[in-house]
Amino acid sequence: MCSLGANASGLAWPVQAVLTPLLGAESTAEREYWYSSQPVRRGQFHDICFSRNDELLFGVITLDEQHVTASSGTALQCAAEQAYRQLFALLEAEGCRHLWRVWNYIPRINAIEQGLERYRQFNIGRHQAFSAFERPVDSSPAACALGVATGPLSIAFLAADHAAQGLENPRQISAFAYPRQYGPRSPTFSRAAMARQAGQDILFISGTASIVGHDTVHPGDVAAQTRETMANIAVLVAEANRHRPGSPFALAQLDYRVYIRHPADYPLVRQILEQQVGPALRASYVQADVCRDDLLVEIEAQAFSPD
Ligand code: 3EB
Repeated sequence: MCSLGANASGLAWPVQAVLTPLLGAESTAEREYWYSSQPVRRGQFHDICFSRNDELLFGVITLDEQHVTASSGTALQCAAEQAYRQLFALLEAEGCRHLWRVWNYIPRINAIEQGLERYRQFNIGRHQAFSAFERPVDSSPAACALGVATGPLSIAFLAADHAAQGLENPRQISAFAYPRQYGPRSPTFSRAAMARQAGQDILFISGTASIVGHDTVHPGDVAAQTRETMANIAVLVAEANRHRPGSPFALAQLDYRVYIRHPADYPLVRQILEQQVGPALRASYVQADVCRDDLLVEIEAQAFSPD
């Protein structure tokens, strides 16, 4: 899956293919590239393709749950645990221990199988790997977790030799402290992370939804969910600005990725975002399933500080 050409050493670039429809785009595909001004080295570690420079490591792992042998728990739970075990083992081997940002794409995320929603199965496996590697869940990376129709479990990650500052949202209970009603094991992500890199701050806003406290608010109302989500993002940007002395991040500076459950909601979601952010809005829109079946939209964002 992570083959987009190979170099003389035979190693592919790490590429995460997110196979889900773009909404309102003229093109059929969009690509996001991460460039390094320093030389990079490519590597392969079990099922992970990665590329790294002296400070940063970007990797992609795809695991087909059909090919995973589950000794206990479901196949997806085991695939999630194996993926995260490989990821943490690689980070230790490469001396890039600090996970900044993870992108999780899970096939059929809301399907209930063997009595448990697949997102909750994923959470059990992910949590087990965090425990096995003694990774405290309250210093989790920024992340997103979205559902795609088909394909393997796909996880991309950015890690570094130094830590990012994790940020939480005072309007929300931290995801790693969600009560048990959302599944036997909590998700392991922070609401945002800010990292210093080459004299700049990079801000990663995790997948953000219409959640206040731990409750979904405005079920069935995509417009209100979009406004609530943007209110949560505005609070996270304010939290980030509280932690840095330089010129503040502004909503209009961020690059947004907007995941919409029902394609028909796209025009309305876009209109609300344009109202909230202004004409400078930069956003891509894709269809994806969100990890609670009552959530209709999830928005993530990232930005480099201007200084
Ligand atoms: C939420 O706030 C919405 O499981 O890694 C957002 C970002 C969500 C990351 C994850 C889940 C994850 O709970 C869902």
